[in-house]
Amino acid sequence: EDGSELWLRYEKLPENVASNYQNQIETLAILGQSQTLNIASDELQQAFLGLTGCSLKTDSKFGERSIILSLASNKSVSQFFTKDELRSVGDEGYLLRTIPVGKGSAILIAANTDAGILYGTFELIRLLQTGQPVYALEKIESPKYDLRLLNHWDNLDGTVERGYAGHSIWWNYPKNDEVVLQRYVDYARANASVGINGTVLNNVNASPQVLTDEYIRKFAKVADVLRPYHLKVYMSVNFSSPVVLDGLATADPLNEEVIKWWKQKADDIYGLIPDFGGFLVKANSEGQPGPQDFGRTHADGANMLAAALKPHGGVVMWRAFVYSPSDTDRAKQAYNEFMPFDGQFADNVIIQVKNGPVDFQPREPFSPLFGAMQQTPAMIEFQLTQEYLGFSNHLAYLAPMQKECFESDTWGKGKESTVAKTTDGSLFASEKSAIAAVANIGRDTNWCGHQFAQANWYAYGRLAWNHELALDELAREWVRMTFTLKPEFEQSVVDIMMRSREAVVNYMTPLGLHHLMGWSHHHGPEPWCEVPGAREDWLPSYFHKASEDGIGFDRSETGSKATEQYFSPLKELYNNKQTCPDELLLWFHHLPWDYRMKSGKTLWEELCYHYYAGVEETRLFQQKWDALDGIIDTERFAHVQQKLKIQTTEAIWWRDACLLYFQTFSKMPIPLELERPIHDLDELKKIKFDMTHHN
Ligand code: BDP
Repeated sequence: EDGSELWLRYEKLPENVASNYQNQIETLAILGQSQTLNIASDELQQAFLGLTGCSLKTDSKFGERSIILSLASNKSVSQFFTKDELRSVGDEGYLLRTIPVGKGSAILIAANTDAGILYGTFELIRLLQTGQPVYALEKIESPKYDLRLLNHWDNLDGTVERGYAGHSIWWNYPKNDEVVLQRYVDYARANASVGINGTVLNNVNASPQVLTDEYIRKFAKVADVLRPYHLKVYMSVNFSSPVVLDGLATADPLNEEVIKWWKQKADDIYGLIPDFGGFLVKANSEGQPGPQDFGRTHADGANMLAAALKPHGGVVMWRAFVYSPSDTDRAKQAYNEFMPFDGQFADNVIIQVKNGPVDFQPREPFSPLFGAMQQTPAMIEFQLTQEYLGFSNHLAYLAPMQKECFESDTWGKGKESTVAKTTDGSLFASEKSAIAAVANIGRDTNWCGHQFAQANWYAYGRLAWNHELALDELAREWVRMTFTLKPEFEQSVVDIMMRSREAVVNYMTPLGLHHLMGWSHHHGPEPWCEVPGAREDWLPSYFHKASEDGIGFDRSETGSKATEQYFSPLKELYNNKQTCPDELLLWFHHLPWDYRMKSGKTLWEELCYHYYAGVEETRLFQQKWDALDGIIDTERFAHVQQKLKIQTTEAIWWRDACLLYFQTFSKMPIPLELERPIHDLDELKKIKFDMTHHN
């Protein structure tokens, strides 16, 4: 058990469950012919055999005890649903329904497209894998977002920016063709099983080389493998490509030659990849070139690329991750730069906005662009790779963080204008709604570095399909599919998962603190970090502003006024330190160490208790895990056990480092009832993190 099979393991179910399924299901009727349909049927047969020990007979006709895979247009099944139902499932959804046949029944999976059948098939497999009853099925499903993407930050030399699961599966992969091909097929299966339908194969810090013929052909090869799984490829592009690759004098988006160049490139790409998804662009951000280099705007740049893709049906995902060192508050900049252009973007442009206004921190408020940009579609960008949450060493189930963002009410159109509704097309009309997450996938045998990081890939896909799914249910499904159906295991592990993100917040950055991580590599605590000549807004002190008078970033009306970017009543709620939620207090306020918290404790004490609580949680995770010894395979058990040790060690490192450092300002004691730190600040300051162990 090396974790390579992800959640698609198809291990034999307990005898009573398996025999139940065998009694209900006997044949697989496939009405139609296509590569995708074959994939669906093969997957179902493989799953059924593995789970029950019994193979399904296949047939082109259905009867009692069949599973039927059929396009809805097939006449023999059309009596089993209404036109309205069909319309409601759209291009990617499906009907999964028990229908009467003869004296018994059958299970029908019907859809308007092959893709819908594939998704319905994976849903049925999930029900079987998790031991659910399948005798009275009634599901009418369609995805909330149209484009559900992974973003790989993979460089063409095979390294992965912020990757902690080995090198790239896409680039510079020296294994033999068969191994690589199988890896891609498995990647596609995994994505299809959770509903992900697009993938960006290269880093947002894009090399212009991706637009050479050589690389376009490589994209096309991957696209051919992924296509039958309804997975489109997308490309990150570098705005100065025309200059770098073909020596054009400029990359000015209004220049005729430049416009022609991009149009030709788009035509070339679509010549080889007819269903190519489109471009992802990081422009005028962290040193990347962009339209502003030529006195043009984000809208000029995005619209020029959008025009090149438009005839082929492609989209431009233009990132709003922009900030410059000159501004007083990095958290305000995306809003300031993008709001003036709301409504000026072409209809195939989507603005890709990180979930929070700074940068994928363990906790941030939602980006104020959500709800505010009402004339231009905005898509959420989450990060699955744990750049700021302990790399692939810490167990952190990220779905609660994503849910927190989805459910945040922006008040953009009054109450109930959640981030989810402002991005999924239900509140603001858009040609296509979209969502993306930075992938945590690499060449590691178990794909994600940490066995539990697989859950983040899994849950992200499921939430992109339906952001209303319950988090503990998702965790439960994943645990059952990945490990076992044994209830004692499931209960403990789901509990660990559900608590894990908050634990990380507590031992790293509680009460709204953020960006205390080590310089550049972002691993471990370095709240003291000073780098001569460095950009101020890359240093922890810019964010925590700790001094003898207190701690926190004043973003209220007495400070940077970032609160003004939120709608009422949030603006007022955040602005007032009495009403600002504790978990965002130091995000929005700078407060004295003896500030009285709602709990009655001083701010300093509260901070101490949060850091300690975080560490206690990691110890609890170890305890709970150790109690499960013997229930699952030893390989994965030992792997997780080892990772939990690292997590606890590092949680203590975080706690001691932050508290001992902040104590130099607060000059207050760590409450006596808490155990004593085990490190000295000087000793902690000497730790130099070596990235080479992590890639
Ligand atoms: C930051 C990462 C950096 C990325 C950047 C981005 O540290 O490596 O290039 O985000 O999203 O979090 O573009």
